[in-house]
Amino acid sequence: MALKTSLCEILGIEVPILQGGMAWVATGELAAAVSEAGGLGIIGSGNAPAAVLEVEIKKAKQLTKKPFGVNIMLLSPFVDEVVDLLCREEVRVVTTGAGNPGKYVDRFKAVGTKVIPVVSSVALAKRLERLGVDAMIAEGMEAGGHIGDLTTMVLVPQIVDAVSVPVIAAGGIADGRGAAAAFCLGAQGIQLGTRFICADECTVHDNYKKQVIKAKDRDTAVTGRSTGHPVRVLYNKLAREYERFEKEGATPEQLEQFGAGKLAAAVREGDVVNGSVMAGQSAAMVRKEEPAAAIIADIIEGTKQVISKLKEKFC
Ligand code: TUI
Repeated sequence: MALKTSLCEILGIEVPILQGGMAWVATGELAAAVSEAGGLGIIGSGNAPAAVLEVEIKKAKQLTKKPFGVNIMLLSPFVDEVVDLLCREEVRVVTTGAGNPGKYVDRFKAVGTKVIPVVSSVALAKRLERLGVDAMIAEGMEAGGHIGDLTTMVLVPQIVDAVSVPVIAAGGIADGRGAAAAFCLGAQGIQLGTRFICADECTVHDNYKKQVIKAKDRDTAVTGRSTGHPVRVLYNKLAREYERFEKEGATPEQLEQFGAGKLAAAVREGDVVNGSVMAGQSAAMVRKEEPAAAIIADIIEGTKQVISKLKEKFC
């Protein structure tokens, strides 16, 4: 049986798998590879100015004719120019993170762009449904990068109960077992970030991929709680120093300055000691580098196997 959900029709994709729009990590190449494989690839805009993002969008458009998305990081100083660009380029799907995208929803709807915000609370989910978003991503704190407070296991069913648009589960999903669990919780789709870091088509430095593959169960840490923007990373020298600085009472401004440029250092230069290696708790379940299409095939196959075993056992 095909793994198709309502989300596939809404987005024009073959399988209900989204690739997280990770800042610096999710380039046009990765997004295009995931879309070509039947999922929804998503370019991460992070803190990039519109001109930088435009290059990635053009790259993806050359590499695939299938739909792909762009993630807007709402804390970015360039949000307004990024929104202008995405409307101009008529990007088919926009996901948002790290804030409330309410004031941009109407502009995207006017150009036919599907809007899918990340929500980390029921209250925000209800507010955004009223504004007419097309689906929502319920992302638990197992995820990498900037996170909310709740786990995927408790957040997804609560969002599913609170809204009538399709819900996509994210955070801690790395294989068919996690995917099947998300569908059991009522999700119509899943989003994976960390596993796609190790896709062949992902252009991050090799050291970054190796660090993800090496990670064990307790190797991530959450830094930056005092700034109001907690971030999950693979624990390293930078995380240790950041923690110490935070404990010593550094202000959010000082911490922001300390963290500036550190993700780029890890992604581009492969500095996994003094750079910020953002990754989710599922890093421990990522074992190898492989093509994006193989990741998608493995998840689909794994999901079907888990569900058919459950049926044999319980039905
Ligand atoms: O956005 C992400 N993950 C990210 S963004 C990022 S770049 C960054 N670097 C340093 C500091 C902060 C960001 C790296 N990883 N995931 C989606 C996500 N959105 N997680 C949590 C949220 C969220 C949080 C609060 C969504 C909405 C929200 O609403 C607050 C409100 O205004 O109600």
